[in-house]
This record gives sequence, structure tokens and C-alpha cells, in this order.
Amino acid sequence: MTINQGPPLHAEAAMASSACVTGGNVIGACGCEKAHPEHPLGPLTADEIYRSSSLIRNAWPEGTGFTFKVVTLHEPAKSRLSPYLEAERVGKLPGHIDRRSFVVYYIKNTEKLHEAVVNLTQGRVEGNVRLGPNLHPNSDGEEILLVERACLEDLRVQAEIAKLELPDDAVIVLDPWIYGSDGVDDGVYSDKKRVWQCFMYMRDAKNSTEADSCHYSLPLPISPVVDGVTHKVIRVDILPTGLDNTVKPLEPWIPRDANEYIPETNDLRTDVKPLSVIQPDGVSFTVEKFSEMGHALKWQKWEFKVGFNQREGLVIYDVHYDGKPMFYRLSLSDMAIPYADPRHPFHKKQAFDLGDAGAGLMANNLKLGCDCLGSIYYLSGVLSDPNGLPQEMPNVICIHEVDNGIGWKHTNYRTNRAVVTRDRQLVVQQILTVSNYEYITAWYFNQAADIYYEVRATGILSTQPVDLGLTKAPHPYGTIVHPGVLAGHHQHFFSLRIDPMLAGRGNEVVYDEAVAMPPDDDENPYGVGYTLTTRRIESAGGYETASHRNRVFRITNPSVLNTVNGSPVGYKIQVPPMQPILAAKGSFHYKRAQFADKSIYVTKYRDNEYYAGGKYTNQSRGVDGVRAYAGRNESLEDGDPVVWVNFGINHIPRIEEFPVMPTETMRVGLRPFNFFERNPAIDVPQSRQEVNRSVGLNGVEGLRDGVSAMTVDGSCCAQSDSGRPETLARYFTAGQVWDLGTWRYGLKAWIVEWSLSASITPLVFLIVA
Ligand SMILES: [Cu+2]
Repeated sequence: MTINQGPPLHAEAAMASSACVTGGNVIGACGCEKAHPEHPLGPLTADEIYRSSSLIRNAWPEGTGFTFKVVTLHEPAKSRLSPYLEAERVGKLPGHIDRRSFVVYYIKNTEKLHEAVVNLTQGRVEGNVRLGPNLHPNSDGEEILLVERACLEDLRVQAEIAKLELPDDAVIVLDPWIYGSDGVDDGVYSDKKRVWQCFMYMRDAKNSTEADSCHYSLPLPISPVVDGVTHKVIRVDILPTGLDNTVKPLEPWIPRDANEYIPETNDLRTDVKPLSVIQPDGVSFTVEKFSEMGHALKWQKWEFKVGFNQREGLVIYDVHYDGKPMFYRLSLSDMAIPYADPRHPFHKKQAFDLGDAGAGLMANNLKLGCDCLGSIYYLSGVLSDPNGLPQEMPNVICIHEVDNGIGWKHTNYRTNRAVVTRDRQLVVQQILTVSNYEYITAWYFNQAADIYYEVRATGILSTQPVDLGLTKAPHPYGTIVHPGVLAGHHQHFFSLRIDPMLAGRGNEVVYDEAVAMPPDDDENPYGVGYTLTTRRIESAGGYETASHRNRVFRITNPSVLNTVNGSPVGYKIQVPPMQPILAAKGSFHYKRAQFADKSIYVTKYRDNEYYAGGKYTNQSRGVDGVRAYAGRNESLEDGDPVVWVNFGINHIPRIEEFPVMPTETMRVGLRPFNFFERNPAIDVPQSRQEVNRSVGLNGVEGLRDGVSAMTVDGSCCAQSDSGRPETLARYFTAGQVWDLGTWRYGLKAWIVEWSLSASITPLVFLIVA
């Protein structure tokens, strides 16, 4: 069905007025110009979400019910948006672009799935299509609760639970999982319909009223399967709990201890002193609205726009550095977590947390002093709920500065003068909770024109039951992290989508390899030489990093040459090493995780190709995604490549990762390569004690027992500047040193103030060396 003409609007709520913002700690000029709710990159407003769902409703007969899965910004075609942004930057009036939304919805309680594009400017549904078989959109909180309830109310499930003879006050907790795909359709087992596979747990029976009890430490061997349309239990799977795929009859529960992470259940250490981040003069960034829900950031020569949507959460647009175009669009495109256990039903466990759930929908409400330390500016979002109504998403993005150690340093050993700067970074962060797991994702911008994308995985391992008698035995498919608890092996794959515009349009992708020169009596007589080969990627495809050849991928602009060395300006990509997906090529894991086999994919830009795992990942069949895009083998001659950086870890769980996992950190780097004429951070002011106000602890009495309060009188940086030699510093740590410079015959002199302790009057020495 296609709807070409939508009905007139029923509701035309007034556009909320908007103004630019400066947070309490945000300094710098704010033009306080009128914000532009009509900006084509502005995330949908609450009003636009409401209008989108209303226009869809009005296109159907009265009384039709709907479940809205996605109502999000339909981003304009690059051919329209790119000139718009360029005109905007130079202060010209950009050409008008209609506002559009992209809507995915079910006719309620049916499997009739539709996607539509709504023209919000013209108030009509521009296109609507009923989607074919084997396409299933994301989950949402309301649906998950329905599935949980269906399991607990089902008589067959209750009968299986009864066989466990659980304690009277046992509380059952369920984790509904995306069913996955295996291609089976035999009447009992089928992945054709929208289905849920639920894993079952119990709260600690000794403390069953504690809603935050770690149920993952008490997994049960029962796994109901629920129809995603009728929300009825289809069947009840019993899980294998041994070393092989044998499924045993359920037996009475053997009581065991839980393993809790909440602080009130643990003895907390008492020797952690406060560590506060203070910026006494405020922060160095500004935040300004470019639309009602869109924000423009400026910090240390960086300028970019921040968006937020249901699928990707945080999106960075239109990145410039020192006025130069850098990146058109940056986002985490998707993630895939295939599990290794080959036994039914674990063989279907593969989560696509963006496509299956949504990084925006799962974004945490970030808290000052907990998630974010220091002077923080928060951005909020608004998404659609299943009824097509606006759902506030407060504080989903936090922005702040961090000190990342030394940025650059050199000490001239002849003069002992040290020149040193700190590496200040701007962090734009969001945190996702996807059922048991957390992902802390952040963009880091620094003063050397580098960008880093960081993922920290934390949260709780997805666990399954294992026989108590096997607790001390190695398990082929996971690690036993607690008596009766198996944490299965799995891989994490992330796909970062990089749409560049380095120094303007017409970018290309190349890779360098460092290769040894063959020994040659003339050219390489001592056999030590190596040189660099560079290859241009001419057509779309997937590539390995080949660490043994030091293969480095670069995005360049061949039409803009560096004035110093004549190289095309560019950025190199630092790609973390990644073991490709281990699932076999013919498996559904492999086919679905289209970005898990290569570290780099390069594709030709096409509108609306944002998702590495395909548009609909839930129970996907592996026909859509970046491997399919690259498979078109399109020429990249037109200079509009998109680079997909795939990275991750093979997660063999450790017992130390239970009951909650210390963060596991992964980082992708985008670093200028022959882009600038010199170190772009050369102009960063010196690190100075007068500004940094560090505290010298050496010689302070009572340090053994901790120092409760310190005065700011140490002077590490000031002394570095004065050229204080390390050999002297070893002996004169508590006082001041004045450098008198170099005298005749190369003799150097210092006046040194020294005291046995802070309470004794210091002595003054003249040192000549
Ligand atoms: Cu993991």
C-alpha cells in the first residue's frame, strides 16, 4: 500500500519557542539569536513527533490501532543538505529543505509492519509501504513488559517452575531476548514470526523483596518462547546445564548464595579520599541551539552539531576545525554480540543493541557526580513512545572537559628547560543500558585536532545455569563465575560510521603499508631499510588491518595538498585489533553481523544507508547491511566514500567480571596526517602551577595516614620551568629553587630553600655545579 496524500492535520500545536543556551558553567559568547526549529538536522521536536503519528493515524480508518516503533528525523539527502550547511557557514540564506520524519509502525496486535515518510512542512504522508516477511523492528519497554507478564502468567511456565520446588518467597525475574535467527521453520521451532526467547532467573530468596538483587547470579533452566504479536507463550524450552547438549528433567532447586553488586550488601572500603574536578573560571566550551532540539558546540577550534535519535542516540554532524571542514557525519552505526554456545537455544543469542533496541531509547538519564565528574552540561532528547506520543529523555548526553595527562613535552637537557602542555579533551558522552549490559560511549576531541571514539563495556554478564557439580570443571562454552552460573563466551563488535569531508568534498581512502626493502649492495647494503607503499581504494569493499604490515588507513583529500610536503591532506584511522567473527560463514550469526568480518569497510555514499547491520536487525536474515553495500563494488571515483570502522573484543568472561564488570575500554582514533603545517597543539598554553594548582605532598607530615587537607604551595611545574635538575630535586623536595642560570666555564648556579619539615624555618643554600 502506498499513501501519496495524507489528510489535513488535526492538531497543529504551536512550535515551542526556543532560545540559545548557556549552562551555568558555560562561558563564552552566546549570540542568543532566534533558534531555528526548521533546521534540517534538528532532531524531531515533541510537537513533530505528535504530528507525525497523527498524520499516520489520520491516513487510516477510524478505530485502527497502532504501535509506533520509530518516529525519528528523516535526514535530508546529502545533495540537498551539504550545500545548505555550506551556505549556513558563510552566512548566506540556505535554500529551504522540508522537515520530514521517518516512521515505523505496526497495525496494533498484528504483524502488519509499515514504514512511512511524513513531510512535516507540508503536513502529509509522502510515502508508506507495508514491509514484507522476515522484517521485524526494534523492541521497546512496553513490549518487554508484556512479554515478561505473558511468561509469568502462562500455566505451562508455572508448571515447569513448580518442578524446581523453589522457596516459597522466590521471585522470578525474566530477561526477554531478541529471538535471533537460525532459519528453522518446522512447526514447533520457527523464526519467521516475531518471537521472543526469555531467560529466567530468581532473586535471592533470603532477600526477595530487594528489587535490585542480582538475579543473574541465580539463573534457572527454563526458557519460555513468546509470540511477539499475540503475546502468548508458544513453547517452553528447557536449557542444557551440563557440558554437552543433553537436556535433563528439571530437578528441585538446591539452595545457594546469591552474588550482589549493590553497595549495601558489600563491605565498602573506607580509604578513598575525595577527588573533585574544579574549573574555577568555568569551562572552555559553548553550547548553542541550532534548532529546538539540536545543539551546536564550540570548543578549542572545534565546531560541530549534536543530534540525538532513537536508533543511534548521539550523532555528530558538520564537524569543522579552525574553520576547516572535517567530517559530515559521525555516529556509532550498530553493534553485534554473537554468543559462542552452540547448544539450543543459546545458538540464536546475538544482540544488535542499536538495531534491536536503540541507543537513543536505551540512553541513561545521566547524573551529576556519578556518571559525570566536574563541570557538566547536559543535553536532553525527546523520542516517541509506542503510542506515537513524545517521550522525554532527560540528560541523555553529557558534555565536559577532562585532563588527559600530558599533551606534549620536551626538556632540553642542555638547559634543563622543560616545555610542557596538558592534553585537555572535550568529552561528549552517552551511556546505554541494554538489559544486563552497559555501554559508555563517548567522543573525545582534543587540542591536537584528534578525535577519539571510546566504548567502555560494563554492566552484568548475560548468564545461564550450569550444574552445581560442574562448578570446578572447565566449561567449553563459557566461564563459571559463581556456583551454578555460566557466563558464555561472546564477541562484541561495534561499527563506527565515518562520513568525511576533509578540507571539503572529493575525499578518498588509501592505506599505507611499511615494507622491508630487500638487501641490495647499492640501495640497502646493511639490510635495515624499509619504506612505505600507499594504495588507493578504488571501489567499495572490506579490508583487514594487517598489523604485520602496519597497514594504516587514511582518508585524504587529493585536491588539497599540504603546503609543507605536498601530501594530500588527510586523517589516519587508528583501528584497534579485532578478531573477526568466529561463527562459520554459512551461519546466521555471520550473515547477520555484516560488519563483524572486516576491520574496515569502505562504501560509496548513498542516502539513508546508516546502519552497518541493516535497517532491521531483529531476526534479520543477513541480506542488508554494510557487507551488502560494499558488495555492490561501486567505484569510489566520485570522491564520496563512507568508512565503517569495525572494532571489538572477544569476551572470554573472567570471574572478576562478576557480579558486575569493571569497564573494558576500546578506542578508535582519527588523527590528522599531513593535514596541518605543524603540531596543531603548539599554541596550547604551558602547563603552569599558577593555573593548575597542584599540591606537593613530599615532606608533608602525616602522609602515611593520609592527608586530610592540603595547602596549595607545591610547585612542580614552576620548578620545571626554572630548570631544576632532577639530581638536585632528589634532595631538595620541600622548598623553592631559584635558577641563577649558567655562569662562566659552564657552571650553573641555584639558590635553594630547604627545611627538614614545614614547621622548621628553612635554610638557604647557594649551589654551584
Ligand atoms: Cu561481553
